[in-house]
Parts: sequence; structure tokens; C-alpha cells
Amino acid sequence: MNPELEEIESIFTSLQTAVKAISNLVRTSSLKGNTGLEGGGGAINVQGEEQKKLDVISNDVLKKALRWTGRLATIASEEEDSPVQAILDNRGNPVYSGDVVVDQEGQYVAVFDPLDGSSNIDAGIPVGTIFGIFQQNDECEVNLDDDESLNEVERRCLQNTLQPGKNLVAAGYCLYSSATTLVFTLGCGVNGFTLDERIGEFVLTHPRIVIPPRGKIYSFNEANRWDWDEPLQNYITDIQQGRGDTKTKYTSRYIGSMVADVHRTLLYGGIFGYPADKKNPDGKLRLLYEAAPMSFLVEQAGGLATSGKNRILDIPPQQVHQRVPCILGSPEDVKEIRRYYEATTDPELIARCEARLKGTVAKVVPV
Ligand code: FDP
Repeated sequence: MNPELEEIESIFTSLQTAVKAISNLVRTSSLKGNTGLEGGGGAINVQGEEQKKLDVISNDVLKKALRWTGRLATIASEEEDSPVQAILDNRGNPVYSGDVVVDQEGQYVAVFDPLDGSSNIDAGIPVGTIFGIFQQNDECEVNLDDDESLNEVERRCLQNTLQPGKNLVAAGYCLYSSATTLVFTLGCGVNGFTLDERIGEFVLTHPRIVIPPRGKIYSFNEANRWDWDEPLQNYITDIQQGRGDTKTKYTSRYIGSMVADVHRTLLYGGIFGYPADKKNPDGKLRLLYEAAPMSFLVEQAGGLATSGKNRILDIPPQQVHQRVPCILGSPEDVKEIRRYYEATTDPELIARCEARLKGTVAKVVPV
């Protein structure tokens, strides 16, 4: 481990505690009545999506576990409207923003999707937790000048949070499936640990994960095919018909839970994506706490991650819940698909990609 990162050990200890608890909640949700929608369907998160009971519970579990690590300055989550931070009042007592207690002296920023793929949960399909950790960054280049509605704490909070994925110091996921598997990187390779339920501890089972250089599986929601950008439509047609670089026909696997689809891609190789489509020109996945941490991890395992024309890790987020098209996987497969995007002459697609990289794609909304 990078010696400078020893300090995040306490964050990882808390994360492990949280994902063990979430694993148990997922396994027992039917038995304990934790299936279904929060508030009988009345609970909607900031992105207008219905929240499952387990979305809300998992978010609470993570927040509670990360509280008092003494290392975190800010936390952002899919289930929080805005990043939360603690400040000290003039007597030195913590004043809480949201209901998260974090340390003013904390050096790190945690971003997470507590229960990714939760629309699958009641059918017992694998789901996961995604997380990323940044170092605090007050030098962030996000333009907040014209946003008078933000107070000083909110401004600082947002500046700390809105960092491109290349600034991540750690990232990973926990997959709740036939086994509970924690896969993470501290910026020098990727390791995977399986929860040994007999002793309640994670055991190193997948040391130094390296993604196969080339795969034969593609993983996209093909129902959206006719609304995708043309380069992607052409690429998928070619690999289906054995007209791609390998001259072999690819096969398709799509679970519809990002963590599960990425985990398979990491181990078996191939390509996973949630691209742009006509209705969603920025795709569906969230840049800050889904696409960026997963891209960081995949790159650390020797893979690549792109939004089509741009490296995901270079894209500066402008909003906490900003979406981004995301295609990642084996390096040879991603290089091949990138060629299709690079050859495009579609002015609208080119403009979209350029704007995203410049950080002009979305305006910061008041938190
Ligand atoms: P979910 O909505 O169930 O939380 O990020 C959201 C996500 O799942 C990903 O895990 C998954 O890859 C994707 O959405 C699936 O979306 P589609 O149902 O549109 O394929």
C-alpha cells in the first residue's frame, strides 16, 4: 500500500463493517420484510427515482459506519440530495450538515452508491455497493462563482466533492451475490476478497486482478439499441456478426446490475456499457459515484474506460448526480469501440463529447 494512504485504513475498516451488514440485509430482506419500495412508493430520490427500502437502509448503514472515522471531510451518496459536511462551531463542537457526523480535520471525501442495481433486489438478482475516495481538494476548478445561493460550507463541500476520477486515491465495490466479494484498489493494482461467513471476515481470494486483454462478451441493454449513437450500433452489429477485429462472433450477457456486470467483465473480459441514447444523451450511470470509481478500478486492473471519445477519468463533474455514458472493459475491446467513435462525423455527438470534457455540459444546481 502507498504509505501516504495508511491513514485511510480506518475508512476501509468502516467500509468493511458496512458492507458486511448490507450483505446480511440483502440476504435476509425477504425474511425481514425489507423488500419493496420505501414509503409504499412515495419516496423519491433527488434524481426522481423511486427508492427501495434497502436503498435507504444501506445508505444509513454506510453513513453510520463512516461516521467518526475521523478521516472524512465530506460524503456524497446517490441517496443524498447533496454532499454533507461537518463544521465546528466557535466552541469547537461539531455542527452537523445533514445527519452525517464527520471531522472538520478529515482529509478525505467519500462518494458512494450504497445499493447499485436495486431495481433487481426483490428477485434475488446480484446487487452491489460502489465507493470512491478522494483527497480533499479546495483547488477544484469547478466554477461556482455565479451561484449565489450556496453558503460557504456548501461551496466548500461541493468543491471538495466535484473532482475528476483521475484524482481518486481508492475505489472499489462489494458484490452481493452467491458470495459477497469486496474488490478494491488503492491506486496500485486491484485485489478481491471473499467474505468467509464462518469467521465473518474478508479473505483474499483474487490477488492482483488483471482483466483479460480481450474478451468475447458484450454487455449492454440492447432494448435501447435503436436509440444509441450510430458508432455503437455499428460496433455491436460487427461483433455480433464476426466482422470486428477478432473476426469471431461475440456473445451477450446483461444482468442489469452494474456491479455484477463489471465484476464479470473484470474476471472474464469483454465490454460493458451504459451508453448515451436519444432520450438520455448522458446515459444513465452517475459519473461521480458509479462511472468514475469503476473506471479507476478497471484501469488499475489493466482495462480502459471511455464515454465514447473521452477517458471517463478525465471528465470534470459539474454536478454531484451528473450522468455520463460509460463503456469499460478489456483494453483491446475498448480500443476497438473507441475507433468507431473517433471516426464519427456526427456534429451533435462530437459537440456533446467536447462539452463534457470541458465541464460545460451541466450547470451546478444549488444544494
Ligand atoms: P438500478 O437502476 O437498478 O440501480 O445505476 C443504476 C443501474 O441499476 C445499474 O446498476 C445498471 O447497470 C443499470 O441501472 C440498469 O439500467 P437498465 O435497467 O436501464 O438496463
